Amino acid sequence: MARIEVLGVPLDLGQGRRGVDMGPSAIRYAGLQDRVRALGFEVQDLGNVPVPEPEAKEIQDPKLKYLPEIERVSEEIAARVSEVLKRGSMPVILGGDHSLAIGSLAGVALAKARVGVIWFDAHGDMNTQETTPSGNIHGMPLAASLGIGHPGLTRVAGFAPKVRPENVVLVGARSIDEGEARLIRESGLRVFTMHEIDRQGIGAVMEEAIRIASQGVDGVHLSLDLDALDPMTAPGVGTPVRGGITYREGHLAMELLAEAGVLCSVDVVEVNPILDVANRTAEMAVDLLCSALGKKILPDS
Ligand code: NNH
Ligand code: MN
Ligand code: MN
Ligand code: MN
Repeated sequence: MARIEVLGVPLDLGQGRRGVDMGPSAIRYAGLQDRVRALGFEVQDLGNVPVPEPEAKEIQDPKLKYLPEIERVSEEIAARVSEVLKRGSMPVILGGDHSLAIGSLAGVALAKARVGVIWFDAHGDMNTQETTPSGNIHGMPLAASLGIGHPGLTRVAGFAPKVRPENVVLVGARSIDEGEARLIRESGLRVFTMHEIDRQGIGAVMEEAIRIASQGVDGVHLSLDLDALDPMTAPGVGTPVRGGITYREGHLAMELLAEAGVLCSVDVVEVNPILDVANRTAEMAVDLLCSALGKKILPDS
């Protein structure tokens, strides 16, 4: 029986709005453990990685806010995630802001020779200290994983890059900063913006995304930023952008991923229950995760 190990990362240092550190609790409260067990998985919750409070720290570099703290947390996440994979379990990392993906992908890359990435996001997350409009590190994790940006972020776990651009796909983008647009083009990763989703349909987009991410790899990491979804379905995020992935598109995307059978690890990030309507966004996160893990409307047996 397949085993899932859940790791919470109550990290809010990568962005400017408090509350996203409560994401792991909100996702657990939404019934994560029972829902995943009901799919037939063995589930173990490893608890949370310790994360400092922003009030107890000072920003040193306004272009890389809380860099030393995020580096330390990333190292810890990387070590924990690689242990989970080496035990033969699938890590599910609960955020927390998206800067945690620097650590989670580092952990996956420690355990696997070659990994592909499907990055669901309204944003590019391809900024560096030179291009960032905000100084928030949650706008940088995809760049960092590709080896682009500050060495404190790119060299987590002692090596870079974590992934090759030919195995990286960004899905759902609709808010890309000027400087990061250039980095996206130069890096050669594949982007399916909302325009491509509207034109081709989410089914065709996902088939191509899965093909690219899984070519020649030992597993595909799903990094699911809940702001990829339309704010009507996922209002509890710090940087909502209208015109996003619908409830149904989101589920079809996850179901196709499950069918492909390539997933090795998952991040569920940017859930902010303080900004939410009841706990709708965390519930959506659990729904999507269940679909990614193989939940079907009409089970086979
Ligand atoms: N691109 C903006 C920045 O770098 C916003 C990033 N916000 C996100 N990324 N939620 O997924 O500051
Ligand atoms: Mn906190
Ligand atoms: Mn993101
Ligand atoms: Mn985002």
